[in-house]
Amino acid sequence: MALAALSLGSNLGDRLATLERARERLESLPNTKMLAFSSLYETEPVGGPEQENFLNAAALLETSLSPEELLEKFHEIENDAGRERLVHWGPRTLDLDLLVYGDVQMDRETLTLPHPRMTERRFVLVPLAEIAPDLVHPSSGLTARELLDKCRDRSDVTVFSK
Ligand code: PH2
Ligand code: MG
Ligand code: MG
Repeated sequence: MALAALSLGSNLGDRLATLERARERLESLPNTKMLAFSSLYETEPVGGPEQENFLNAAALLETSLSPEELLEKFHEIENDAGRERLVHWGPRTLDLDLLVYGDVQMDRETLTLPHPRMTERRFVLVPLAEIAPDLVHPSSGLTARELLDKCRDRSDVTVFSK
């Protein structure tokens, strides 16, 4: 079993319904237990074209699925939420990003672990530090709480609902 952390985001369509559905789908993944799911946060878009605010959240899973198997499941859930891949970093109904998988460090075309931009994004670190402040980021050795304290991103992240 491995501990996996992921980030969820939505800024297109019914964001709340989409994230609630994603949560249910994640809870019913095979060989996986959801240990925690964060509050939902209203966040200012970072990077990409001018676009609407996101709702972001984070979840912590205990799973015996491999990182590749998890990624495949995430893509299915994204596609079922009507995800279209039109604009790089553009608006999306649902984005599920694997942040950390145990102490795995890998760099492949399809998957980089830990997620290469997670340390620079408050919309990732605020929800993650809420549910897993002591989770260790394998490449820096810092915890989620320490990464958030060091993060220089000042974009708006406010609680939307607990
Ligand atoms: N995702 C992006 C680009 N920018 N900004 C916010 N606030 N939240 C996101 O989830 C997000 C983003 C690309 O995946
Ligand atoms: Mg993303
Ligand atoms: Mg993604």
